[in-house]
Amino acid sequence: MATLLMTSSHGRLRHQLGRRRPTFHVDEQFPVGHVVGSMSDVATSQEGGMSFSLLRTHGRDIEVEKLNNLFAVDSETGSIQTAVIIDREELCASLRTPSCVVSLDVAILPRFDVVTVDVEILDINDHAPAFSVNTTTRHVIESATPGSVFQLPVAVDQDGGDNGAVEYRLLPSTSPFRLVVNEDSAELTVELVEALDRETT
Ligand SMILES: [Ca+2]
Ligand SMILES: [Ca+2]
Repeated sequence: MATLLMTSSHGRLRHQLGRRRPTFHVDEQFPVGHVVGSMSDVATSQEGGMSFSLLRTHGRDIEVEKLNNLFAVDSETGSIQTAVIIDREELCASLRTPSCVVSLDVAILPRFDVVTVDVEILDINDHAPAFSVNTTTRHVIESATPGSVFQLPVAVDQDGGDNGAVEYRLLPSTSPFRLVVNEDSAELTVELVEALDRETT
């Protein structure tokens, strides 16, 4: 972790111009008390004797009530710890961006410099993809020609990135249909690939 704050000649904590905000990362589902990082890694003071106080937890597009008591900051060591078991998708369900970031405003005492750090919640693949319905029926006439397609409901996975990938399989594998996934339109269809015989199919 690079040190992104510096101590000026007057001993105050300041952001270095043009540097990104300090960012920690933590997996979702970690137990309460898991150490995310430490404010002492990103704040230095020539005056020594720092102590820390978490002032506010905020996140763009995250509901305020979901931000309460997510993290705790140890007043003496500056250690940032999880205060609840975080569910990334529950916290950031309304976000359209692939990242889930919570910001902490921490006061550094005794000078009361306020430093903001970001904590990115990383995805653990804890949600299986699911269909909105358990069963769906399509009526196909026996004389339907191969190449006929029938639209199906798609499955949704609440996770992001690779963990949100959905894979389909058609059973039994000897079916006269094949699955077609259109990734551009996010549509799922089955295509009839051989003529049907009502008595043997
Ligand atoms: Ca997840
Ligand atoms: Ca998943």
